[in-house]
Amino acid sequence: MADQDALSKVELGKIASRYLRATIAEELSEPTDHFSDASAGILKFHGSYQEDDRDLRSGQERHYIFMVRTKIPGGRLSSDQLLAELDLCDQLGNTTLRITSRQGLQLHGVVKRNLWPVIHRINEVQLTTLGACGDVNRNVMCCPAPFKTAVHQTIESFSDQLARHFAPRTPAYAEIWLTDVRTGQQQKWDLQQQPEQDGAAGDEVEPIYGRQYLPRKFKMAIALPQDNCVDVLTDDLGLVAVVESGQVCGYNVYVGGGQGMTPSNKKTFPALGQPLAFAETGEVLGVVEAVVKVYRDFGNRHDRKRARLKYVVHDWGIEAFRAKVAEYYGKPLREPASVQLQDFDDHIGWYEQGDGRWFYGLNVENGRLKDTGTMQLKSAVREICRTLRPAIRLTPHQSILFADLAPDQRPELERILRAHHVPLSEEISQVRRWSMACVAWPTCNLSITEAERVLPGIIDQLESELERLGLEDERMTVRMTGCPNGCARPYNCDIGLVGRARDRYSIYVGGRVLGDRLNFLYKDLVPLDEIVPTLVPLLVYFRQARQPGESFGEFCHRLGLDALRQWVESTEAAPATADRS
Ligand code: SRM
Ligand code: SF4
Repeated sequence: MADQDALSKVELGKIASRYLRATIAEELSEPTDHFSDASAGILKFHGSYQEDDRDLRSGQERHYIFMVRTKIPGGRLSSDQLLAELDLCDQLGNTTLRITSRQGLQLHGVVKRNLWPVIHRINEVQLTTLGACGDVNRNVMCCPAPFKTAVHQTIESFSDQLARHFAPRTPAYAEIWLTDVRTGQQQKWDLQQQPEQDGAAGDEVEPIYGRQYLPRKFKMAIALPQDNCVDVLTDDLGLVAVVESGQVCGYNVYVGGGQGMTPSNKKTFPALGQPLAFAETGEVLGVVEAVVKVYRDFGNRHDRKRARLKYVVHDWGIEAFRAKVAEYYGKPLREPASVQLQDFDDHIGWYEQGDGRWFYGLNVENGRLKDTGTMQLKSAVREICRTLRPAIRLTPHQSILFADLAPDQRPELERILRAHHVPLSEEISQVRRWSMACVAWPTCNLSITEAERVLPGIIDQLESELERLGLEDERMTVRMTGCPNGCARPYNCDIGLVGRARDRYSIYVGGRVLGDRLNFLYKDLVPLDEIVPTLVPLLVYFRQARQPGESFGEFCHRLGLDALRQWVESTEAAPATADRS
């Protein structure tokens, strides 16, 4: 355990909070526009961040607003649940709803007096915000494709089990948000959402976490070898299903992935998960719990910048980490199975599910459901939900799948999209389809630059350059964030654009769609309007010197930083002779 004398302020806040109560309930009834720092810190565990509108910030004056995140295992919800969130964004939010990079939903711009009704109403439709943020297990990601196979059903139900098992068990959430303040009656909690109550040992309230919860956030995802759409190696704990004769026989467990870093602090870095063990289906929950408990007991509780699991794995080495997990598990761990990640499917477009029904993956640019000008995306989604009532799946690439559609509903879905001037996924360029940006300005407290609001313009420029070079059919991931924390996973894609200083970005290249390799810094502090001009020479070189079938990221990785820079410098020195188009 960490030295008690040196606990960080956040750790002391967790202890003082009495299992996540702090004084949230008391402060909710006060006529103020924001919470005390202590309660705002604990509010995160309840799924909400206190923010201020940075477009309106002037001097010391703050316009406080709240972000409310719904945690949705595997991104699976119903049309009615999505409609309820859309109603909330219109009635009590900023009129937009955001699909997150972890298959969740976010409301923005909620003012303090509306926070209770918002969270209460989310629970009324059997969704939850508990543990969507904070130092606990976050939303469990799982491949959202609704294929009716035994394999998909197994991983879906296991992701639900993980979400329930690692949900905080404190009664504080129900006390604060589910109790009708007028009658004192507690809303009935759906079993699906309710954390499991078994296994109480040691700490009676939180048998897994204890009163200090985890040292930092903890993320889990489940992938299939042929489909890494959850980007499994970026999670603290990744599970890759091992399939034999059409059934899941177990999982390869990976540990220590994570994206966030602080460039000025060299002890921080992005990392990919490393193989820990193979666990049979009957064993895997026990192995996962052992990993979580090792992290709980040995994660850094002094310095939050180095508190993620990846630093424990890095500092100890994977062998020592494996030995400690085996000790907690009580049995030796098995060797990882020899399974390779092979592909990444974004599930966009029409697919037959395997039961005669269909799903349609609609690309949502940067996850934002909104109506703007002629493009009435939010209204289209509403109409689809109201009239066709599909099952909904949110993807880890901030997009949406409309599932369980009968064959004769397909033309109607396309008609609704067209009537609202929403481009069909098939009409969207490859580069836009594979792009993703984080929220950044104006709501994110940590943003240094824009991301979501400027990426569409960058993609416009890239589209025309790629077309000019005949590269428009290339599948390449472009991900942009407003700071180095990495919320859109920019460190393992083909082109990562990371906000570093006002209107200036770091450009990373050399990752790939599969997500199994970190990219490298190509150029730092590039002004926003020079991003595409900086990338064009690399794309020209790629067109000239790529190997058959090689992607842009693979090409950059093969050549490496020095060769890429040398070539670009040589063409700049001899612009008249070099083929730059
Ligand atoms: Fe994130 C913090 C938004 C996925 C790494 N993230 C934040 C906060 C809460 C800002 C804050 O702390 O004040 C952002 C909320 C802004 C707002 O106004 O909405 C925020 N993160 C997001 C979302 C909404 C991005 C998006 O546009 O989709 C994603 C919500 C996912 C969800 O539903 O749970 C989101 N964040 C991620 C991911 C991607 C992932 O998990 O697959 C990462 C990288 C993976 C990882 O965790 O390493 C990520 N967010 C961070 C970090 C860096 C953590 C670190 O250990 O270095 C922070 C900063 C922090 O925690 O202090 C952060
Ligand atoms: Fe905010 Fe940075 Fe995350 Fe973007 S990457 S949402 S700017 S914390």
